[in-house]
Amino acid sequence: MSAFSQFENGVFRSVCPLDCPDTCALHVHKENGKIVKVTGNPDHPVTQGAICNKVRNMAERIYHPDRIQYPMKRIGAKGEGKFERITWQEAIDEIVQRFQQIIKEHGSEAILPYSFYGNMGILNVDGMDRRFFHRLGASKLDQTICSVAGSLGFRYTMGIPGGIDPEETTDSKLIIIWGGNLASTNMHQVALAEKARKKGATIVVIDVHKNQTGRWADWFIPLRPGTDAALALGMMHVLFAEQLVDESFLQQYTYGYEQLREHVKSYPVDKISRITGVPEEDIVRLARLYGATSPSYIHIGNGLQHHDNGGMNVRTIACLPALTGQWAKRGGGATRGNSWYARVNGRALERADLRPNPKARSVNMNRIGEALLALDPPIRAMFVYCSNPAVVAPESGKVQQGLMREDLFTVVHDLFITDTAKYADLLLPATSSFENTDLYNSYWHHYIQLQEPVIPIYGESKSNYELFRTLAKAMGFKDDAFDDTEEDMIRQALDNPSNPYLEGVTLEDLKEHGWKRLSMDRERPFLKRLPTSSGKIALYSTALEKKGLPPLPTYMPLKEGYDGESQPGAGEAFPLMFISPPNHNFLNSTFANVPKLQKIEKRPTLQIHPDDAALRGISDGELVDVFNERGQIELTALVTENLLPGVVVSQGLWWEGEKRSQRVNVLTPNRSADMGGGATFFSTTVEVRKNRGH
Ligand SMILES: Nc1nc2c(c(=O)[nH]1)N[C@H]1C(S)=C(S)[C@@H](COP(=O)(O)OP(=O)(O)OC[C@H]3O[C@@H](n4cnc5c(=O)[nH]c(N)nc54)[C@H](O)[C@@H]3O)O[C@H]1N2
Ligand SMILES: Nc1nc2c(c(=O)[nH]1)N[C@H]1C(S)=C(S)[C@@H](COP(=O)(O)OP(=O)(O)OC[C@H]3O[C@@H](n4cnc5c(=O)[nH]c(N)nc54)[C@H](O)[C@@H]3O)O[C@H]1N2
Ligand code: SF4
Ligand SMILES: [Mo]
Repeated sequence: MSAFSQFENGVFRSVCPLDCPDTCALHVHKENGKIVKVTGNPDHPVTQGAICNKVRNMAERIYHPDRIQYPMKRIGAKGEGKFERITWQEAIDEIVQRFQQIIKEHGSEAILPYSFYGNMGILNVDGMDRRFFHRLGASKLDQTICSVAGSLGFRYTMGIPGGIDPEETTDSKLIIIWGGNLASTNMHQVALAEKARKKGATIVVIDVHKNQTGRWADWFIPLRPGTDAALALGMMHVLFAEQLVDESFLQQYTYGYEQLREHVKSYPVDKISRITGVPEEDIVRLARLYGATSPSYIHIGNGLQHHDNGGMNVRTIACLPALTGQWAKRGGGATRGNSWYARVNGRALERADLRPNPKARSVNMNRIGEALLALDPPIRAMFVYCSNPAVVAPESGKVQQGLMREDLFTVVHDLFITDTAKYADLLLPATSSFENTDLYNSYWHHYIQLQEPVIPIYGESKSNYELFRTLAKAMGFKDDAFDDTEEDMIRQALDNPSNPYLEGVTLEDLKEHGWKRLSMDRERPFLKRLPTSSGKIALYSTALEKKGLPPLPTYMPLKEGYDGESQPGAGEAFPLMFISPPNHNFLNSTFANVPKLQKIEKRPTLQIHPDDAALRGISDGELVDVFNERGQIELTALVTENLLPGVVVSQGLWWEGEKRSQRVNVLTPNRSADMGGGATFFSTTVEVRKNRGH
């Protein structure tokens, strides 16, 4: 490893900035001052030298010919994507002048930041940006697009939104991957599970289509979308009925197990089979396997919580490990997400205390289209960074309409002219994470990492940190918060007395080693007093009861699509459930403009069962119209038996095509899930026909 210099050749330590659980430790290889190769750091305990194909090709993104290098101002119509170069001074002056005018005429809540985790760096997405918008008094953004329903669901059961250490899963004897496509989305969990398999573990995948992970599993169980809670209740029925539960664990560590025992009697296996589409014998076999195998681990994916009933799906599955006493065993339990263990000092970092209007309104990011069109008082300015809402947010039609508003002042800070950036009045160039200093934690493994710049700043780009600091000064904000250096902010973030797991993690340590493991080596949190009202695992949840939701795990049918009763799709205008999860070679919509990765993904497709294809006279490789009441897109049919009849799947968040409409979110609903205002991308139906052309 060479001593650090941005312009030197050699191998440099870095961190993957993407919104991916694995948060890999990277080696950036440089020749003539430029990145020629990115590899996994062999010394990192989880990365172990392996990274995905996307990031092996990161240089194609960093040095992409389309990367924006200087600020620009729109000269064409909104959406047209025509811009001309301006100076930073002009850009900053215009933002300050427009913001001040909007604040004077309409108040500061007429300004809305729109951001997500295009870069997971804590200083850049939960740091200086937050300070700026708090101080400005802008509307708040409720960041609901990814995992809120599931983490709340998990929390209702366990009290904490944190599961087991993934490195323990090499000791699991049964691994159930439930609604997650880990081969594409969390490859190091697959590597850990593979180690467990070598020691005799069985791998089960439960999904609505046989994705890459399903094909790798020992047993793939397909089920109807949105029926996971029913399957889990069917398993509980068998576990209690056949006395496969751990009575002493139930007694000592859970609340409400007697009510649950009674309750699951109303979920007999024949009924569950009718709801889920899983054969009765498979439900029994799965429950017996789960009841007999220890330690067992359930990986609860993000997919099954992007539904109307997403919170309850996760809450219900999260009850299973307690029934067989898994939390007491190394390698036993479940995980939905682990970011809770690595939580930094948000108060010091984000400085909500700078806000002049603590009660400012909050806008649900999933409903951004509607918010731009109908919110009263209206949003007059939107500042987008680290997100591409025109592609990733549901009901794209409304988002696009909102972005078209002539009276909306839109600023986009990104590395590229994304579909969203095409609507910007001002477009600002962002650095890549390799040009920044930042702190990274993982929402899955237990290592915190430091990123220091490994390449010089590209063109006139600014990091989010630098941009929002500059803007704060230009707005005349005098608070010390805007004088903090990146190192100051890292120290503030790590100093979090309310999180014992962060004890002993220091900037000095990170500088020396690159990463540091959280202090996890203490008693398992699940066996201590949990922050539920009983202090125990809440099989019966009084907190849910207070919210007007069923206190016991319950199957709640979807609002759109299969209702658990009728024949799926019978007599419906839009009879097919439409599932649009991520693909292998993009990261949400990031990389969708990198030709090398586009080539591997070929084109946006629609996987459809041969029966459904035949019914519509559709053959493999043919262009089809996919439509519902929200809109229509054109995809290439991929006729496959990897999914159940009645379900169609389109993987990947593609940018708008040159010739055709292909963004899946044109079809998805902006309804809120049962918990936390979460997204319901997968609770939607469509019809498909041969393409009619234009
Ligand atoms: N390559 C790649 N990796 C990524 C991402 C990416 O875009 N590309 N995105 C990152 C992000 S932001 C996230 S949140 C994670 C998400 O990664 P995962 O946790 O794997 O979640 P998803 O890929 O959204 O969905 C996983 C699976 O859920 C299935 N599913 C849909 N509905 C249901 C249902 O009702 N029941 C069941 N059992 N399954 C269902 C889908 O078919 C899909 O195969 O991945 C991260 N990693
Ligand atoms: N249909 C459907 N829709 C989905 C999903 C799905 O499964 N199906 N998944 C949902 C989920 S789980 C998520 S998390 C969201 C993700 O949605 P987003 O967070 O919007 O993810 P990306 O599309 O990757 O967009 C991130 C943008 O940030 C930019 N960026 C990267 N680094 C920086 C930086 O340092 N500064 C600035 N200013 N910009 C930067 C990138 O260039 C990119 O354009 O999508 C959601 N949408
Ligand atoms: S996207 Fe995920 S798997 Fe790929 S390098 Fe980044 S953290 Fe690792
Ligand atoms: Mo996500």
